[in-house]
Amino acid sequence: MVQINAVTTLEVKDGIAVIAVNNPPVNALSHPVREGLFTAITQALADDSVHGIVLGCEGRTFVAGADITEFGKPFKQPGLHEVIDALEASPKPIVAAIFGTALGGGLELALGCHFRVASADARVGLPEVKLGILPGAGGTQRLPRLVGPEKAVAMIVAGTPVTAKIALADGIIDEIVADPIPGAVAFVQKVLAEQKPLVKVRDREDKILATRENPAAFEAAAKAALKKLAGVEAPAACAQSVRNSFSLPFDEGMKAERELFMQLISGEQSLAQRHIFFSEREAAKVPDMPAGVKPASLKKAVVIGGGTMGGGIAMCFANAGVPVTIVETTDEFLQKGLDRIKSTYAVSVERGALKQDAMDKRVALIAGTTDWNVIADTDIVIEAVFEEMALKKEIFAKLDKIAKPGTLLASNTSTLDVDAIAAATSRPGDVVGMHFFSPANVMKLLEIVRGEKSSFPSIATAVAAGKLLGKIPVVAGNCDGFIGNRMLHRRGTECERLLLEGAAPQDVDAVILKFGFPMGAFAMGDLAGLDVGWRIRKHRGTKAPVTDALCELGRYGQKTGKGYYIYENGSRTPTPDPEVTKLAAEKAEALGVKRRNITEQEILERMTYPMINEAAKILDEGIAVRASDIDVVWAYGYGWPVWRGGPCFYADLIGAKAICDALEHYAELTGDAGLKPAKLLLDLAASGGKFADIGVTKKAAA
Ligand code: 3H9
Repeated sequence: MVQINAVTTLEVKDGIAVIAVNNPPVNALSHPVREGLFTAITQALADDSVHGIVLGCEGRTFVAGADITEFGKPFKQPGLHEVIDALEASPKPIVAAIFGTALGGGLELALGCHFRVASADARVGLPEVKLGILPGAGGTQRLPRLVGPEKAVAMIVAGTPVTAKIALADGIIDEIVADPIPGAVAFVQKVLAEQKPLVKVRDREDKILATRENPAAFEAAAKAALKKLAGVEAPAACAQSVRNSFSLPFDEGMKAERELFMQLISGEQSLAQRHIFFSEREAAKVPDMPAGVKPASLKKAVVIGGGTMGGGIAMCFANAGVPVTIVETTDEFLQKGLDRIKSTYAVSVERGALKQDAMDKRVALIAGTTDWNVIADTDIVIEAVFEEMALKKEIFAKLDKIAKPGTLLASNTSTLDVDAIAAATSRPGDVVGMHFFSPANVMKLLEIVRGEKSSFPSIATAVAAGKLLGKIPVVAGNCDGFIGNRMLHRRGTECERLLLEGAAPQDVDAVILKFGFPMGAFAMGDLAGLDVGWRIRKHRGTKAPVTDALCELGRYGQKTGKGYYIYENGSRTPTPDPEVTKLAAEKAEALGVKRRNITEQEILERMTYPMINEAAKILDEGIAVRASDIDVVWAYGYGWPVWRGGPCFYADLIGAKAICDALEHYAELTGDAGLKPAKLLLDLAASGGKFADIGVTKKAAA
């Protein structure tokens, strides 16, 4: 075997050259990999004893794409295009040996080969759109030539990989093999023995001819794929580039793809999406976690409470293949909870998102009981009952008596003091908060709340549990509302003020939707139920004049057909209600608030800057250890558009100085000193610093 360079080898055996990339963790196409591949291909082509070539990888996966860390840095030759051109021009058959995930540039590399084989559990796809770019090494031109432009546009705009089985059916791969490299060697030997013609993907026209004649089906597929993606640049560029695959000759399509790629990669949206990609992976890392701390293995789980939240959490465990038992107070509540789970799964089956046998397997993993003794034999308990401290304390005291030592005791609280909950036990080290977002079986975010006494193994186990359940875990400190809800509270206060000052719910929501959130703040309030906050305010002795008045009228939101909006005949679509504006005007008059026309810009600033200010406080207090963690929380828990990178990323684009100035102005306008810029924000403004520079805060690092 010849070591071509540190990350590439070449081995020639019985006339077949096997080129292997070994660049952990995911064999990304860094410059040394491209260089190694180019040299290895050149050598294999020049070697007369080589009749066929296999392109494979060591480690856990086939090439998972271009090296994203190289984006934005000076480009070094050879580029991926040169490597792919060298493969495609080969007069000797080349077979890609796929396993793990062949993604982005990895799949593009494989599409430059004459044939592709893959192991049964492999997945292939072009997920570049999720990074705000498009496949930039021929993916938008070659994939349509294999699967047809209609399928290609759906795959590339969604960026979702497909299984080997689908890839085979669609013609992306040629065979499923038991073992990738030996399977690819056998395949290339067969090609040689049968003298199969070596057709370059670029020369294939059979799958694009019909679309070239009549692009109607393509246009319909593109329209469907782009639905609800207005304002996002990459998906539209992906669709345009796939369109070029049948409307332009190959080389011109490639040139246009390159131009679109260069435009997107230098834009703010891609920068934001790449920021979220890395931030998401960073968020689960706990800077002060001692080396060698291992998470406990989670073989059995218990969820206390079979309501909407508890049921959703139980589904997460079942979806991950972990047996889970729901503990309820009465058989009636239990049955209701289990029935709700079944009907939620049944909806997925009806929609075709889940197979019946998969549903049956998952349902079989969920048990229910009213007997607390089940807790004695579980690895993790997640309590998901009402947000009531006394109740939570009672439950944790009970858990403490029954659970075996080392069981992780987690509370799915969204605001309550995790330390106070932990203090109800004799083992506060085993207690953490695990704040799921509703619906728990769907939402990606999981805030892991680290109490004062939470042990490192407990935190590590909670993070591992989050990953096991397919969530994006972010570790947060313990405070009222943690990261997400604490910031959301700031937005809520401004919403209420804007109503009094003259904006209607629909004016505010229009700005939020235009910014890219999937839902407006008032529409979200109506969905969650206005009575929830009303109850909390009454308990705390605080007021929200307009919303309190709506609640007094029985307008709790969607569930009562009226809230900030009207929902007629069970509709979920908010209809503006002039009554709300009238009510707000009355309240404003009573309180002496002068109503005026509020600009879109002011609405946007007041919907974002107070939250950014709170983010600065959260960082300063060490509640979040990195600014990027806050961005992940907002992107995955609250619908902040990923292509806008999260509140801290957004703040860096605007600049701390401009935000401080605006906050000073709003503090004066509203008389709320709480809106004055936080110390950390003022420091950033004075130094010209950025949130992005804030890694680990003083407190967390201490
Ligand atoms: C592209 O290909 C452009 C081309 O079309 C055109 C070029 C001209 N680069 O996710 P994990 C790191 S764009 C650099 O935890 P998993 C990641 O940050 C690319 N680093 O593992 C992490 O680092 P750390 C298209 C990368 O097993 C570590 O690897 N491809 C890259 O849960 C482990 O990652 C994609 O978008 C990369 N491409 O999932 C695929 N990928 O340990 C992106 C990962 O320091 N990657 N890292 O935190 C993925 O989707 C997942 O990583 C994968 C593995 C499914 C592969």
